[in-house]
Amino acid sequence: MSDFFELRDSQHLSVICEKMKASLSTCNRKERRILHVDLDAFFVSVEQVLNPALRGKPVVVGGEPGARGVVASASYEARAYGLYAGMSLTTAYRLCPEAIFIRGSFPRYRDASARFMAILAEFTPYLEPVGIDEAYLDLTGFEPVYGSTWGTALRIKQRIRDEIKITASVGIATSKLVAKIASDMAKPDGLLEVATGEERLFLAPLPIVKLPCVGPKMERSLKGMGVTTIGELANLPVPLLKANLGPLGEAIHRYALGIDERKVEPPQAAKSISRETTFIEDTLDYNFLKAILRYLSERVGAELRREGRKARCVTLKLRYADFDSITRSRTLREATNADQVIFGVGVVLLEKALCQRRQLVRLIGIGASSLIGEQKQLSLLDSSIERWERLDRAIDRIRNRYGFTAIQRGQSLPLKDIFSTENGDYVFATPSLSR
Ligand code: DCP
Ligand code: CA
Repeated sequence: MSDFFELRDSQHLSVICEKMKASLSTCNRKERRILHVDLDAFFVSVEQVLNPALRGKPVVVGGEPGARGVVASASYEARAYGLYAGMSLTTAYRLCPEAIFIRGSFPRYRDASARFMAILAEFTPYLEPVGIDEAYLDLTGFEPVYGSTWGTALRIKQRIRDEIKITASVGIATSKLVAKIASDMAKPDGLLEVATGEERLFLAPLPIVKLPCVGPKMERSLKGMGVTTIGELANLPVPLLKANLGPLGEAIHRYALGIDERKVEPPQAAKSISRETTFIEDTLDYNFLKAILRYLSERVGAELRREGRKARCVTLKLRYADFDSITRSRTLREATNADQVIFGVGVVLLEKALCQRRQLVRLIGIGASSLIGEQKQLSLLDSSIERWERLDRAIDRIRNRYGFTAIQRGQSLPLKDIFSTENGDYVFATPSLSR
């Protein structure tokens, strides 16, 4: 046990990892020990920490019952009424009017997520975060030094409970596929280990939709072949699956046998950064669209600067009232992370798109791609762009401290009269943009 906490020391960690690498190279692939850790009812659990009166009750995070959105997270008590993530709030209210509906606050979830990932990173550098509240860890070869993987999983659960005050479920197996299915079956607050060699047996009784590449279309095709469980799928001949499902047939058969060689990969730098929002009401109000575009451009610019990157391509996205979506891109002469440049290009693309098609807009987004590191930039920049970039950095510092609305710039000023604020930030229908 005491050995374990030595992992907090980064110098020691690198020595230990060298040892792990040595034992990994002599280790049979089949003996991998992969963990999938997933926080239970994440958004709801964070709200319950802040307000313990919500514990043990049907709670929904996503919005007020009359709102246009969907359920983002439902407590297990709410799930007993048939509520699930993605269900419209109206249906959720109809099924369970006594549920407590909360709009939620994304910065709180982002903060809890960062603390969760930091705990996991103390256990292994072979860590792959997936989304906001789940991650894979590869603990292959750790047993001789740190004891059983089961014991390590219990310590991980305990640390999360002690430090973040919420519960996590963990699956342990030889692959990502089986570990994820195991954590899902263990929910809530569970731990399930699938022994090496038992993967096929474990999966056999489960419905095919548990496999990652089986969506509604694939499910229909497989059901058409008389297959409803993973065991039945595993028993089918591969040529038959290939003939019916194409090349995916072979991959899906391997999954059904519990074979999945995907590695736990530490995250790569993002290839693009974008922000978008859906409106409460569809609109064609040009000044409003421009104000939102300014706000979204500032969010993209701030993220680029936070990551120390610049972009050479700017893309505007629009979704019209009929759900038809378009994207329009422009490549820049010089890479930049200046809000003004991102917004300037976005506005030109917006004007053009609105001229070509005058229809109510449901969603607007702006993205930056073809990213490079800031230091790679040659200093050919126009001095006005350099000035903008310096100004942006000064504004970032103030906003990080006092919130977005502490400083507002010309074109986004109309937002002041449209959106309410909370702790110095606008409250958007898209919770992740409420700051
Ligand atoms: N989320 C969301 N919209 C969705 C699904 C999820 O905003 N359609 C958010 C809210 C969830 C979080 O992501 O709390 C994590 O998603 P999960 O699918 O892991 O769901 P939960 O953590 O809420 O529940 P579970 O206990 O099933 O993991
Ligand atoms: Ca979760």
